[in-house]
Amino acid sequence: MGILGDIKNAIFDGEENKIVELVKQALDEGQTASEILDKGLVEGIRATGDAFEKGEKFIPEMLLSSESMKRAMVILKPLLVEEGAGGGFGKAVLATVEGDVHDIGIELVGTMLETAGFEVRNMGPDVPTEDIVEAVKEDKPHIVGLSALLSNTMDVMPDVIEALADAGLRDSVKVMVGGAPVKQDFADEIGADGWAYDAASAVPKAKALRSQLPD
Ligand code: B1M
Repeated sequence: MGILGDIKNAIFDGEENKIVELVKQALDEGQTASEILDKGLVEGIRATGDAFEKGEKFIPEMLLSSESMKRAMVILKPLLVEEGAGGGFGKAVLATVEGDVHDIGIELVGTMLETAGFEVRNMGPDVPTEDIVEAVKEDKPHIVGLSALLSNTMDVMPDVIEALADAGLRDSVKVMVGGAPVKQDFADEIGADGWAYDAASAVPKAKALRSQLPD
């Protein structure tokens, strides 16, 4: 099966003590950080979600899988940033919207944007709308990136866009949305400026949006 399959299984089985060792082994064997991320970790967490949906896994097991993923990311994040080009692209404020505790996806988006040269403030999960508005006032980012993993929390996204408009900040930022249930048509419907399917495609999208703003 190979080391990437072992990593996928270790995430699926929530083996938080074994994962670090496996990731180091994969790096020693010459796998790149992105290969380990895409073909090991992300595959493993996706399989976990599928098993949860079928009733084969429960919340405590999903937590172990996500904890394992986070431990692996501690090793991979600096390497992913190193793999990327870098280069002063602009600022991004990222958050998973209020009521939603899923933060692995937005972490990955943040890592990829940093890799591409954005200065990133990742506010983490379950962020109240007013805190996002405050962060935009303080940081004056070019991009506001919102994530939602639940079909009910995606409905918070238009509230954030409206709150930015009410605060007079809407024209100074580009709002990008994403997360498993969020699609392009939803992004269009709520007046977001962009949508990306995954962390890799978030980079060209954020760059394109950034280029639409003055320096
Ligand atoms: Co939750 N959960 N969960 N969960 N969980 C899902 C999302 C679910 C699809 C599982 C399932 O049923 N198959 C389901 C949602 C169904 C729905 O509403 N459509 C679900 C549910 C129901 C729940 C609870 C309600 C369960 C319960 O309590 N009964 C509960 C909700 C709690 C809450 O938020 N209020 C809950 C809780 C949890 C845990 C806490 C146990 C844990 C989260 C731990 C953590 O994040 N710290 C958890 C996990 C781990 C998952 C799954 C298994 C994995 C999520 C993940 O990390 N994926 C997930 C099933 C799944 O995704 N298949 C599931 C890996 C990550 C790399 O992908 O987050 O999609 P993703 O991010 C991608 C893209 O979406 C995109 O790029 C990322 C990287 O490529 N992307 C963006 C994300 N944000 C973006 C922003 C962008 C652009 C792209 O621009 C800004």
